[in-house]
Amino acid sequence: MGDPNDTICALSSAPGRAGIALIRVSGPESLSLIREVFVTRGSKPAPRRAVLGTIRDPEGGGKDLDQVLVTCFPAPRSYTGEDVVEISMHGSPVLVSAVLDCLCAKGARLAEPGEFTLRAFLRGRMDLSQAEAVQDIIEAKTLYQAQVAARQRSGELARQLEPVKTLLIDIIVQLECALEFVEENLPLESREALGAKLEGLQGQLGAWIESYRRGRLIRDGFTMAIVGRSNVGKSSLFNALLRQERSIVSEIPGTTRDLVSEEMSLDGVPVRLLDTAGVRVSGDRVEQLGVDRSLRAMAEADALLLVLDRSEPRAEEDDCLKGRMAGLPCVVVFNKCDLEAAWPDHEQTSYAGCWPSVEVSAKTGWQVEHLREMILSQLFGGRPAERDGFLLTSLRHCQCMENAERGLTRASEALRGGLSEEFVLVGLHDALRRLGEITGETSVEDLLTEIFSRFCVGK
Ligand SMILES: Nc1nc2c(ncn2[C@@H]2O[C@H](COP(=O)(O)OP(=O)(O)OP(=O)(O)O)[C@@H](O)[C@H]2O)c(=O)[nH]1
Ligand SMILES: [Mg+2]
Repeated sequence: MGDPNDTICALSSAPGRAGIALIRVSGPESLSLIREVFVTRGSKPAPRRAVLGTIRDPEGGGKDLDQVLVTCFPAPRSYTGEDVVEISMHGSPVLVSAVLDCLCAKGARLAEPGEFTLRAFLRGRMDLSQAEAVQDIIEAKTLYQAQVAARQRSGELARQLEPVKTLLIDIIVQLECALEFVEENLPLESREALGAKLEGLQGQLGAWIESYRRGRLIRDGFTMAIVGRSNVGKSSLFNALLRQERSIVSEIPGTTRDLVSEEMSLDGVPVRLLDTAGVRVSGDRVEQLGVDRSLRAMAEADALLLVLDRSEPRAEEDDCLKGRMAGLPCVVVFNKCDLEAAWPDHEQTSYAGCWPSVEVSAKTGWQVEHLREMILSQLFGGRPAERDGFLLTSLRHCQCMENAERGLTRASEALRGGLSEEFVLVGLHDALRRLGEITGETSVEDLLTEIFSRFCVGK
């Protein structure tokens, strides 16, 4: 990243032609710089008030570039915590680059990706987890994802962490005092009480780490492959779930030859749904290549829908497929339930085993809604929106928590093993530092470049 004391500028709205474009300028020179290039007939720009005027290029013979609205946000009440100016102008790429050139000629430089938000973090306008959430909000593909990210942007993670850190600091202080001021070691009762407190903290961190399993799926979405032998109705189910005729359906076995992929939202969770070639041994080379792809997709997917044709007796391929799926999250779908059943009820139950199963008709749409709910409950233990409370959605946060939990475990073991306070304190300080890394309280410079380089320019 460039010098954090420069004045930076960038197009903050999406590039390309649009009704309006927004240029943002931030840094110590932004207000004086705008005075040089912005001409208004009426009032001068007042804090947080949009003023109509013209951007005039003083270098280019004083020619008018565009009629614009300028809003000034003097420090510290701005996005970055510095003096910020926002220029709303006509969304013409040619004019936008002319205005940016004009600002740069006056001493600003083009911002690097994420630099505005990095400054907001460095100037204490937001903690690190809030800054990361800004990008998550922008990248959200569903409203639910955006809502989860907005909660983090509002500082939810820091609020959740606060009592845990307070308790940890409290324990550290007790042990430090025992070390400093008491001749003897900590009495046994206190050790037991501290041990119980540590266990409580470990439990809390463990629950958050576990929540990442669901949080990750909400933030990044998941891939779900529809698998089964040929002609059982995989493509019909794929279309029914998508509510569009995306995949070719026909009564000829071996219709789907390649993977067909489509994005959909399940209760706000983005899902990449895959239709696969029916698994069977085929003399057709192309079909066999498709089957190989199906098997690979099965191994790589986060979840599976195993489709069976309930109107036909169980086949060898059904069992062969099931054998490959052990341990994977799966819902077993008995399809073609509008036709007479060829499977006895008890066989359906025993076949599904520990996986949840559902009877549907992809052709008529019967029970397809129920299948959607089952997929969510299989992956989230319920609809994500009802259950979540608080979720960890970032791998970085989860790793910090895991490191903190390891520190606590070391401290607990030292405490139970009767070791001196110093040994317990090492683990506790480490845990506190790791928790601090989540919100950026401790030294995190090495993390910054990585986090902010993923931002888009203008944010
Ligand atoms: N009666 C009935 N027919 C169905 C149902 N689902 C699919 N079919 C029919 O079964 C045949 C095969 O359907 P597809 O969806 O192409 O099956 P597939 O599993 O994708 O087949 P491959 O791509 O060849 O592996 C078609 O004639 C469908 O109309 C259902 O629920 N009920
Ligand atoms: Mg198909």
